[in-house]
Amino acid sequence: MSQLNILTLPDSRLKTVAVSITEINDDIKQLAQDMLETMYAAPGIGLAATQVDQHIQLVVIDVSEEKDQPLVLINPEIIEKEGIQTHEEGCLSVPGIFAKVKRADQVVVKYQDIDGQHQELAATGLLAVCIQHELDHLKGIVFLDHLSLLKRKLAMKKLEKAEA
Ligand code: K2U
Ligand code: ZN
Repeated sequence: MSQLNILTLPDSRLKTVAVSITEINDDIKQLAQDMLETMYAAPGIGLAATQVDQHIQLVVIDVSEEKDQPLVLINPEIIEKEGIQTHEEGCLSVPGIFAKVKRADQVVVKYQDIDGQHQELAATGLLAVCIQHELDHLKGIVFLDHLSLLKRKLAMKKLEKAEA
């Protein structure tokens, strides 16, 4: 297992749209394990392959208190959305910046698991937020993209100042 480098804004590779995975081979399984190790070490509760410069439809998530309930979502797709919730979000690719983001309160996501089995998962609360946040990454979207232009500009200024 190894820890991977996480891309940070303003790296334009974070805007890349990920392609679907056609074969869940040993390389994909190793990448998922390395992403979990990287996520736990960050620490974070989610990580998309886009963030480690692998532009394929793969995310890992673990919102459990004990950090013992890892989820590996391959070719994930949200098939149902309901309600609205506002949650303070951060992002491992946007260090030090936090902002409130409106998202669906409940989602149903279909995906393949690491064994290639087709699954459906109904999620609410923080897990629903995390799923939407990670699936945004696979579309080249970061949470700042949901903010007003003014708030996004202020956040980018703060980020550039911190990274200077
Ligand atoms: O994509 C990422 O960078 C992972 C995020 C996922 C996330 C952001 C906001 C809300 C829910 C999930 C990181 O986990 S940000 C760090 C973090 C850590 C603990 C709790 C919330 C956010
Ligand atoms: Zn993120």
